[in-house]
Amino acid sequence: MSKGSGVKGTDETGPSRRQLLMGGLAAGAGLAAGGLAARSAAAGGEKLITEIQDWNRYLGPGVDEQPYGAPSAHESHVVRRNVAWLTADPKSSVNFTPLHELDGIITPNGLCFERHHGGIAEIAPADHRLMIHGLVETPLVFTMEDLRRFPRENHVYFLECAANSGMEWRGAQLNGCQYTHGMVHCVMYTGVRLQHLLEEAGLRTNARWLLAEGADASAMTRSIPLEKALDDCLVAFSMNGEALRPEQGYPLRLVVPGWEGNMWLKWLRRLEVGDQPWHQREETSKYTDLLADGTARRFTWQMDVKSVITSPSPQKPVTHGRGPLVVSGLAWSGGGRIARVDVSIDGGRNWRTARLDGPSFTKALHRFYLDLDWDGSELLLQSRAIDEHGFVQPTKNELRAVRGENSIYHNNGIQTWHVKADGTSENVEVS
Ligand SMILES: Nc1nc2c(c(=O)[nH]1)N[C@H]1C(S)=C(S)[C@@H](COP(=O)(O)O)O[C@H]1N2
Ligand SMILES: [Mo]
Repeated sequence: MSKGSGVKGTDETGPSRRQLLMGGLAAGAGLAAGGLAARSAAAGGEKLITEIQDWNRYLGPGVDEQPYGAPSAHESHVVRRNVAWLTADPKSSVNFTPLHELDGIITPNGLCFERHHGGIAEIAPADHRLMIHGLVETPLVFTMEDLRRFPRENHVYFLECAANSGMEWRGAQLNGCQYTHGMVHCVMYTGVRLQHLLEEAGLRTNARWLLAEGADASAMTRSIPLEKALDDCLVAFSMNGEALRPEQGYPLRLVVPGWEGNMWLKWLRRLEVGDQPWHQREETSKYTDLLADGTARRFTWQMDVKSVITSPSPQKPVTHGRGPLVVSGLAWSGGGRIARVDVSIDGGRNWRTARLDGPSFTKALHRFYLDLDWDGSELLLQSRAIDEHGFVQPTKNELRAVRGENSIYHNNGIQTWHVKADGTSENVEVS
């Protein structure tokens, strides 16, 4: 929202990375009073170490027990979840990524949130076709096999639904980052540059726009400027190394890096080249932002700089009491890489620079940590992301001042978790 000129200078308000590490050490030294992050072995009596357990007494299952592996039974609570009252029918609905249970930047395939407008299309790859037509020299139809003969690329990108955090526009509503921020996922895609396919068909000189269409029952369509299509869009057939999941558009989906999820057509079957946008349902009645004066922002494609603390959070309470506490979260920007994330424990009065860890890819999720020595007092936890272009994540008040109260889409406002002394937390708004 706001350019970072004023905020960029605030480096001094937060400790440098070095100070943070030294502060961490100092806090560690002081932990005799606050408690260690591990038990003293000398205290003895740890039966899980001294006594033989079933899992070392008996042989376990052999290979091939599960030809396609599954998570541990102890992780069965880590699943996508929906909010039943949000939509009338699960066939045109959404569920949410369990962000509070994940670490790093990659979303496991089975946990990527799903958003369908007409249910999942079940397509055998041999029966799938992609057609390119309109303002091209040669209209073409590709089979999946044809597509696999073009040069392939791998890229890690986030996909965020424009409606992510939409329910939080007017105030705190849903109790957990899975629900407030879980319409985002981040995987490595394998596919072919759209540019190669368009070049194969040959663009006419008046070609300016692309209409992408899905093969599902909703036959969803979106207009995409040709400039974007030729820049970094992919047609992808793999995610995280394996074939796309049916719910993510198997066998083929469009990847539109940094732009709203609605444009990432799943079950991609048709690309029409034109000289102007089509003004389809998904870019007029839906996915436009109604402002206070009654006009609407249109074609608001890029997802703005945003972040959220995933732990602790309402679904991820602190269970270990005071002492070392790992505060962790995710940050992302449709504009590129994340340059810095600040974390506040007092509702935005004071900020510290968080530690970014893991790979930093353009238009991908970034992981941050703040290693705290928690004294057990209440916290108002917030995170604020700044991207490589200096864009700063706004407060919700700053957002509403510009965009009014009517909007659903593109809420990138700062989220607050109220962490109580007992370690539980609640969704609140401090703006
Ligand atoms: N064909 C088709 N493509 C689609 C949709 C759809 O319903 N049909 N939903 C869109 C919306 S609104 C979003 S947010 C993303 C969700 O992608 P996901 O299900 O992989 O999370 O897919 C988009 N592509
Ligand atoms: Mo969406």
